[in-house]
Amino acid sequence: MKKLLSIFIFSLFLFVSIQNLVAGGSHDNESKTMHIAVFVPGIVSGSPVYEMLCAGVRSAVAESTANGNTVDVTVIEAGTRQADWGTKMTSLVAQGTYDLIVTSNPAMPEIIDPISRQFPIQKFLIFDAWFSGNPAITTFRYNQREQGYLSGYIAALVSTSSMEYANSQKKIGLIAAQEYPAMNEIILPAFREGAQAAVPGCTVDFRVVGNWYDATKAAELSRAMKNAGCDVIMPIAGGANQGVIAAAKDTGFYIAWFDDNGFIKAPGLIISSAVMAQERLAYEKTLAFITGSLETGNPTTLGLSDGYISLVTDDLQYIETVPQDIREKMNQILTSLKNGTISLPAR
Ligand code: RBF
Repeated sequence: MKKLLSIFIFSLFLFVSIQNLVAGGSHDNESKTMHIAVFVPGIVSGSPVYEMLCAGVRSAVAESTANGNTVDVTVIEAGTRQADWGTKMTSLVAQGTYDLIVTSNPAMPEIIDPISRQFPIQKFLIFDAWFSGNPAITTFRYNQREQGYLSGYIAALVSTSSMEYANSQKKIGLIAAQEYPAMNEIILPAFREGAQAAVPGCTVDFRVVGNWYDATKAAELSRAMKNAGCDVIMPIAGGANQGVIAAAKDTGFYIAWFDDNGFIKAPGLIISSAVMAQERLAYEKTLAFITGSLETGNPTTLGLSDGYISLVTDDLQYIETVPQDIREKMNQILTSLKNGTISLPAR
């Protein structure tokens, strides 16, 4: 009986899905409006990756609209309760409204794949993720080994410099919101790898907030780390990053910013921005989907040589905050990474 019921429900979904396909994936038959959803697994505000994601998709839609197409975009914030994301995604897909669902973070493919098997015509575009074997899922990830390495390298140089808040210890920190494979296996090891390449013996103090929003907890951790000898901290904690910034302003330590350009957030204290071009990539790939030129179903990794990972070197705050000898060393590292003298393939 249960089996019959699930076959019935599945057939119903399939019927609705096929109808949607015939209607061009749209409820808006007459005008053929294309509908795009951005599913944010968390909160947009304060999370660089999600801010860039939304901005990129919005500009693609705006450009396409300006060119005379009828495309719209809806942003759905799924919130910080990760256990709810699957259910929320399922109901979004089951609406059958969206031609494309765009999302971002390395945990999303595992959540989406089983849903996609139930609704095979729904197309997904996932950034900051890697997945193969499902034609409906297209993923793009960044070479975060390069990104983490650059951050660690400059953080260690600053830690051992004669800058105002640098102490005598060779010790830097990383505050993560949570532990996840990309953090434990790529970002943290690469941060350490870069630090030790710049300053042999440099150690990394790694602490975990427990969620992506608790700025108070992140501030407490930062103070404890500063007391334990960290003079540069890299926060990767979404909305909780705000607590690290507040503590840096209060107690005086440096911040290595990750993902987007963060120099404006604490002038004089931000020493670097190791960025991923998520806004540009989201713009390019959404536009490609709209125009029908997106190659779907495959994973792609993009890094420094492709121009999707970089260190911001032209910001006035960088030039004013970081001494010239350190900036020159960073230019050399960037050149070595670009010409292959140093090779850090994505893992
Ligand atoms: N990054 C954020 O900035 N904000 C978030 O809310 C957020 N949530 C995440 C949830 C999960 C389950 C995972 C695996 C990653 C999350 N990230 C988040 C991290 C993001 O994908 C990326 O690893 C970091 O921004 C470093 O580039």
